[in-house]
Amino acid sequence: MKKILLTLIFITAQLQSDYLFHPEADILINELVNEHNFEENFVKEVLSDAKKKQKIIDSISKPAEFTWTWDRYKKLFIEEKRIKNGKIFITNNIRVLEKAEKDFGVPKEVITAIIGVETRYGKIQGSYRVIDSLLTLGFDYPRRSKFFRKELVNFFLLTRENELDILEIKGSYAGAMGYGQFISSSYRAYAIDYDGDGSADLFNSVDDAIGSVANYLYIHGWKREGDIVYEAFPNNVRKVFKPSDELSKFIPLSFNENGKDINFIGDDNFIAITKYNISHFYAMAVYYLSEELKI
Ligand SMILES: [Ca+2]
Repeated sequence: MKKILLTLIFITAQLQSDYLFHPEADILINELVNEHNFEENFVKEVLSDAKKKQKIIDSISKPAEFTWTWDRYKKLFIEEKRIKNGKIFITNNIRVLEKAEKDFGVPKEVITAIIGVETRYGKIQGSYRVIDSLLTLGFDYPRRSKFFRKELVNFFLLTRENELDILEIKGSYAGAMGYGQFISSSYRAYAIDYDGDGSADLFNSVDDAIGSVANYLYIHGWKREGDIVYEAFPNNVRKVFKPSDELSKFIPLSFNENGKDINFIGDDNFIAITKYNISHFYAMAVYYLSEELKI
């Protein structure tokens, strides 16, 4: 009797599952089982445990990068506490930051600024289960389902490769993880073991996080000693180009700051930062914060 009851409870739980019987579920199960050798039961257990979160869909529909003004965005990231804690982060990790600067050419202030903007130096790594985020966005957010569906498969692979509990790992509403908020495919492609313990752990190893952020920027075109932005002449951005310059390489930028338009040219290293996050506000905030962190 007890066994029947338990079976019933299990079946009821499965029937109430948001994703096990979702129209997209079978294709995913097939792909993971046939192309990537996962056990069917394991995939089904994961799907039956995952939850659809409306809050995730609400959050991704109105990201700060695209709905806020620059003044408001800047105020959030360039403030006293984040600057002070960034300087402390540099002091505490100076040895590894200098090593990364030497290995990859990315200044310690830029690596630190990215980790500071992403997670307040590792303090806020996200409170959503990544499996909930990726299933919600991969199955129930048609506008970007293709992208998140791919991240979902990468997340299965990542958690298997790195021996992580797929139901426990937490991150942002968009499934970004650890100190530097890497999505699954980036974690698999660009995370490195920088403390020498044999695994790339972006959740707990600050050394691995520092090395991985620097490696990411390096692979995405960071130029040693290169510029991030430089100021352009007001209202005449194009004047700064020499005829030989490759126009498409540079990004003209205009920000309204305290009611005044300021114009910049984004150079190679600005573009490298936008490979981390496509928003110009984001790259500009990283630049401003990195300047504040210089001693
Ligand atoms: Ca490591």
